Amino acid sequence: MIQNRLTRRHALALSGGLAALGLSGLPAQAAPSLRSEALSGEDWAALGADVKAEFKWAWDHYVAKAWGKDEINPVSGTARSFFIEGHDLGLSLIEALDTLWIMELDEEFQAGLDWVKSSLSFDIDAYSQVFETNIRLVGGLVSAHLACGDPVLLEKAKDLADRLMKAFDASPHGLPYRYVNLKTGAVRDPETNLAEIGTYATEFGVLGQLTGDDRYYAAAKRAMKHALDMRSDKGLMAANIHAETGLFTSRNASIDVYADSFYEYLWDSWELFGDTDMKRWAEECMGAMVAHQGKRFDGRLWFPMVDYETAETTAYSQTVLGAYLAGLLGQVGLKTAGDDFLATYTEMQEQYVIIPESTDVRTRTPRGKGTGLRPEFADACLNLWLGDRDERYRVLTALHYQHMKATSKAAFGYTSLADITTRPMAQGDNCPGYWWSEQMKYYFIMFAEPKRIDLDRLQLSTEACVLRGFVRG
Ligand code: DMJ
Repeated sequence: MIQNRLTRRHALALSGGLAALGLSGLPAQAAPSLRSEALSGEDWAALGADVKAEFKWAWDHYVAKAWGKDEINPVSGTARSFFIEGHDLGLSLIEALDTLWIMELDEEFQAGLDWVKSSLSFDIDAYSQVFETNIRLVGGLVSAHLACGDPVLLEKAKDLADRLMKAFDASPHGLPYRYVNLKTGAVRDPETNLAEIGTYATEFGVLGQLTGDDRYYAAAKRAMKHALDMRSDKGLMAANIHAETGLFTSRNASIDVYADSFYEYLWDSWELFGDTDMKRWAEECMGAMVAHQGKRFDGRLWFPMVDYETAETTAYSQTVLGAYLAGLLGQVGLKTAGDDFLATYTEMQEQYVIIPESTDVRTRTPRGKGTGLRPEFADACLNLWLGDRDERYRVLTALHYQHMKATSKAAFGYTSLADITTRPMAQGDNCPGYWWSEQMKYYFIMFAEPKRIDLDRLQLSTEACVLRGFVRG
């Protein structure tokens, strides 16, 4: 297990030790397991500077190879669309904006802002996924506006949110359809899930504060309340729900797939807006999870899917995305459970270097080989670190960062992995948009403690868009 007290001797490992282990940053090198005891927090500022340099390096490649495109494929140097095939919306650029601003990469931020002003329009006769469009684009635009104050960013965010609101209006229960046509407002795909009906409150709430229009937050909260009102006697919800019937369409309670950010937004809405309903719901839901869904396999705490009425386990898998819950449990005051769950993922990181996308909780073996360059472990470490500033969370995050550098750095940026079981690991060829908004920001905030962020006020969306806590000089 990780040491709480870090010695100077360990500090050597952070720079020299990584090289000795073959983790000096060569693309696609085999990454042997690093023990957290081998690292120390000697020079966090230097590590923060390293994160900034890597971000700038990747940004320069995005500019050269994929400017205005949604995502770069960093092995081949090509690009791909994310929301609408063949019609890009500058996803990576928008997700990068507030990270650029925090890193004081002001010329790069300005170039991105200029692109938004000159080239971004949402008047497109095509369907876009409402949830992803909100967390990535509305969130990114709102956050960039909060960073620099430019009114055009707010106008664009409002224009887009108004188009997404059509997906809520079309449902008799206020549960957004999964897809909306950005131009016509037509909707499709009523079979949806908790994450896709319940991840709007923070972006919409801040947008409402900035525009003086409380319709956004009211719509977001109404959808969440609909599902919360159907909790079982055990206090659990099923993860799948129908926007037209308003009924659950599965019996599986989940903390990760189909559900994760719903739970984050309960607590975040309390933190951001002081909404006491949301606080109560968050505490009730987290309490029910710990009581009925937390299960031990070979001594390790996991939260597999369970039947929402009987709490019997229905699937023996857990994704890497579930790591967020360790941080959220800490935030709501269930820190022992949060640390316990983080220890499970810490062990997975030590064993596999890159935490598998999905794990069989009975055997702790990967269920599949590829991973999506995931940020959730660092997300949890940041939230726990913000709670008590315990150095061990930074050490675990440093490991996460160094492992990513050792395995996922490609010719033109950072990439997903095709196979984590081979040595060297086989790289994929895609940098997801969230890389620009999530893990690089988590690393930088924890290591550099940047002057443009007030750590005591910091509030991040599920996509790590900064919704509170900027310090503007
Ligand atoms: C991100 O898009 C968000 O964090 C979302 O809530 C779920 N996870 C992905 C990254 O893995």
